[in-house]
Amino acid sequence: PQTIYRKDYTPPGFMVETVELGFDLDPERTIVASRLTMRRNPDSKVREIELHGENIVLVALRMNGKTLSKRDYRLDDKMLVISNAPDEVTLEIETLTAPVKNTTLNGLYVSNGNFFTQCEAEGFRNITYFPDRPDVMAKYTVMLRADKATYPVLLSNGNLIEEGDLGDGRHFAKWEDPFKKPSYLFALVAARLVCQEETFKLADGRSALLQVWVEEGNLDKTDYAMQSLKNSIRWDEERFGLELDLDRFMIVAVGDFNMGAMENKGLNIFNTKFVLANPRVATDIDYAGIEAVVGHEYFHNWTGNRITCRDWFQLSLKEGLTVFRDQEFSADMIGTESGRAVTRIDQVRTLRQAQFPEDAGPMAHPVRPDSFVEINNFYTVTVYEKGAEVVRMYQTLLGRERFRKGMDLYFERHDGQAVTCDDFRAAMADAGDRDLTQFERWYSQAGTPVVRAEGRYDADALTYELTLTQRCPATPGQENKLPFHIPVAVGLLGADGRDLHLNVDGLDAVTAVLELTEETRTFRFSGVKEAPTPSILRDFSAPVVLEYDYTDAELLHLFSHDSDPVNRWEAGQRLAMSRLLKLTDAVAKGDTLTLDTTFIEALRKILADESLDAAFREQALLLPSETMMAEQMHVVNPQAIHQARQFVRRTIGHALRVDLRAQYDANQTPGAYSPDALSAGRRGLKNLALAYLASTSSEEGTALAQAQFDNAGNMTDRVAALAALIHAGAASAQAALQSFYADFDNEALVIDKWFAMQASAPATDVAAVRELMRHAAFNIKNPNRARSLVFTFCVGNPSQFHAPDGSGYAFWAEQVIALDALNPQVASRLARSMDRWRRYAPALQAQMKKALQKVAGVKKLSNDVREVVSKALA
Ligand code: BAL
Ligand code: ZN
Repeated sequence: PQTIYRKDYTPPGFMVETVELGFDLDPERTIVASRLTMRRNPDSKVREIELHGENIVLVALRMNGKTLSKRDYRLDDKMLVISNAPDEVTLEIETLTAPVKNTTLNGLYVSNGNFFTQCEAEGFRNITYFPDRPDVMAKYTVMLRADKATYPVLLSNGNLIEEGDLGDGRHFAKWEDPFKKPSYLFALVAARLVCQEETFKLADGRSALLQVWVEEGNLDKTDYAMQSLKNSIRWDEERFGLELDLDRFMIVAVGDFNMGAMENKGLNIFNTKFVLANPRVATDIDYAGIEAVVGHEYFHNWTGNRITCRDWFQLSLKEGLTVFRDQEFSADMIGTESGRAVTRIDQVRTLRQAQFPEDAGPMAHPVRPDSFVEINNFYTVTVYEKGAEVVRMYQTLLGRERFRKGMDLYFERHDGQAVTCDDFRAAMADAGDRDLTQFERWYSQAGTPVVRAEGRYDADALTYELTLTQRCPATPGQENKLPFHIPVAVGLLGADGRDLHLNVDGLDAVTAVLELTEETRTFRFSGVKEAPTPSILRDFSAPVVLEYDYTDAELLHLFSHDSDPVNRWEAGQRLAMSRLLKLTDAVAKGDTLTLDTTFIEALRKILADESLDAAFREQALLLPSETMMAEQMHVVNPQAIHQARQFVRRTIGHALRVDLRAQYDANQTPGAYSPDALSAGRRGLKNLALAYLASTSSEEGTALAQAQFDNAGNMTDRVAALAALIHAGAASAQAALQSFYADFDNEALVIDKWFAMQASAPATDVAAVRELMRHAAFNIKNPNRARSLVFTFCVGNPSQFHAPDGSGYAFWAEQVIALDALNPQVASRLARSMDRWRRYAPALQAQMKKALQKVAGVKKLSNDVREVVSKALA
């Protein structure tokens, strides 16, 4: 497969001004007629018209009214190239596709009998021949024709300008998008669907029609998506002064979808997982996901659609920025400082759990990659979440007001254009009046920087010196790194736990943002009247690993008092991690396992501290995951990790039994279910207490879980109880699983949970997963279902996946190969679960290598999977 390099970017030879598309929709035989007006691009050296096209049949081709003969163009399985074109051309192209045969869910496909499209990144070329690259922006008019009884609803981007019957049982709808857009934002839906709709008043007085389209029977699950859409529109008006630019905005839910959702102009297509919710079927986490994803896709309308990417290397320009925007939206929706902190803690967890490992593995890449084989492999936590951290750092360095000015300037300069990450950085630098030259390294260097901190207090001079030193590990293709521009937010705590007033570089505050730009620098705080405990990297001010040799006493001090909730939580995580790692070692050596009372007492105090939100207490009591523990070890021992963590859970469950029970009782949320953060936080704490109590396999814990399962009034409580029973290996778990299935067998998203809970249970081995795959409800072609069972096992059940006999790896290879033949994008995601194979003991490594080689040895492998496994083996 061919590697594509960022440095090779060249502007397109021809721009497209208008696109008229006509679809005669038929599952077996869809005819697509396209009429393009094109104009030679004076800024390009390319002389020919280059059109992408894959998996489609060219039926007719005319240029300026004349049919082209085979002498006038070159055609292969990827490109249609027309030479000797005049400067202005009208191309008419007719192609043929069979959407029902398209299992890749990329381009035009059929899901449950309905037509949908997915065009990002390069799906449009599976629909018609086109310069399928984001820097070609054009105005689209779309005519859809289909059987009226089977496909009563015909949707595309923009505004509906005409619809009617065709007389032969077929009908049509004509859509016009008034805004220029790249082809990846094209969408159509032809389906039997129903919608919830509402007219919504925009800030400038205009009204817009908002619609949420779902399959019949799901209309009672659309309220939260609609509410989230209205909140998103309002929030973008207020926070960034950005308004909806269309008269109509549609969200359509589909059960077969590769990603979470897609921001097609005016016609967002969503995985059902991020639309459908009511208290009976959706959990608090599902509700939060819906709010975030509805926000995310809506915010793309400005950051992605109005201003898009020049090329796919710039993906983080729109994704990092839009993730940052949806993070801020979710935090603002909670509205309290403590609620905001809990969302921040969640973000830190995601980074450590998924992004740091990616940045340390074979697929490590900068936020703006330099090369790729398959762009679909670069929709990553690095581009998205680390990209969002990069945007957050602008706000930290510039302050909120100047950051907003930078955003305004970015829109003023680039509305309607396809631009680069450098353009965004320039807007921030100019509006913020800052030199952000060095900041560019966050885009160009991969790897997680490590910041080492050392403090020195001088009691005579009343100074505290903090020396910060940065380094960044080598990553594939990048041996040596240059220093980053790192904002390090620091506070100093006195012996009484209160923040000291800081005096550094003329600042007087309790938190200072130190800017580390050199490899090492010492910052001096003056007027420090006592030896402080430093609270470093407050609010996780940069995506780095912080090394500081904290004593337990210091961590306990921070855990009890830090005014920065993120660092307060962090202190608890450090206390937990050091114990978990020591215990893992002890398990491996066969030593006796013990957990100190100091740690347990610190947890007890936090648990009972009513001045803290329940949601924060839940976070503070949640142990680092097995994956995060593995990342801290030189040689990963998954079974020892699992046993050590289980031991800590059980010990906490026993030691804090009375306190956990008290919180369990105190945090009941009687009355009608509400997904608001306060109630969700209470349920979260209550259900964490339940999990700890059940982990001891005590009669009390099991009985409590069973009673909650039997009486639950919402899905959050029901799955928490069921998971507690399964994970505790309770005798009643099987019966509970059966009754759960019987109650929800019509709810695909709930059945996904049913599979996932079993796939992640410590007792579920490969044989049990294979058995579940034979269940009538399992279907590997549906990405949500494949993810719920196969992915959850391979990623979320490490002690079984890494079974010493290698059975988990053989299973992985089989599933990657099977999925690849159907859906390379999904297969490639699964392939990534072997990224960190070199960190295991030699015996496991050998078996993992064998599995990787087995996949690599498949002749007809997609570029997607080929890229992942060859990088893993390199
Ligand atoms: N653009 C792909 C889906 C998303 O990030 O919104
Ligand atoms: Zn996005």
